[in-house]
Amino acid sequence: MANGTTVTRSGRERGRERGAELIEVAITLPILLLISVGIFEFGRAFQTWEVLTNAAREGARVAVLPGAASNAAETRARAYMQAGMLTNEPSATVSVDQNVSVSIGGGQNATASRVTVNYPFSFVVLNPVARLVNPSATAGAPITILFDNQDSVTHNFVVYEGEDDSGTEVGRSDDLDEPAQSTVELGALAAGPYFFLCEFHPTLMTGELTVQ
Ligand SMILES: [Cu+2]
Repeated sequence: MANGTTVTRSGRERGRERGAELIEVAITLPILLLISVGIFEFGRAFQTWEVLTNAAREGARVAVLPGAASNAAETRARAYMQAGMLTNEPSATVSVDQNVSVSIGGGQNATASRVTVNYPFSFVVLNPVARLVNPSATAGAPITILFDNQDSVTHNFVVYEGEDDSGTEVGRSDDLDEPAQSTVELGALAAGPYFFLCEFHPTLMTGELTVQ
C-alpha cells in the first residue's frame, strides 16, 4: 500500500453501527405500523360510510312509494345495513321524515322523504392508540369541545349528565346564528354517558358522548 489509505474498523465500531440501526428500526417501525393500520382502519371507515349511504338511499326509495307503511323505510335501511355486515346495526338510529320539501329546480319545490342513518363507528386500533398518545382523553380530565357552526341557521350545543336532557346540564355553547365557533368547557367529568343536543333542533340534533 504505497499511496492508498487503509480504513480499518474495529469490531466495536461495527457494533455501534448495528446499534444505530436498531434505534432507527425502533423509531420507524411504530410509524410504519401506524400507517399500515391507518390504511385498514380508514378503508373500513369509508366502506362503512358507503354502506350507510346506500342504506339511507334504499330507505328513501321505499319511503317515497305511494302508501308506504311508516316503518317500511327504516326496516329496509336496517336490512341493508345487516346485509352490508354492519354488526353494530342495533345501535344505529334511522329517522324517516316523509314530509320534506326539496327544490327540484326552476323555483319549484316537491314533497320528499328524508332518511337519516346514524351509526356508531369506532376505530379498532386507532382509538386505543390515540388514548396512549393522549391519556387525558379519559375520565377525570377537563374536556373542552370546540363547537363550530358552519351553517347560517342558529344552532347551539348543550351537554347533560345521563342519557337524556333531564340530567344536570354540564356545559353549553353560545347560540350561534351564523358560521362561528364557541368553546364549551365541560370540566372534569365522571365516567358515563352524557347526552347532548341543539336546543333549536332538539329532535334531529342529538347525540351521546361517553366518558371512559
Ligand atoms: Cu341545530
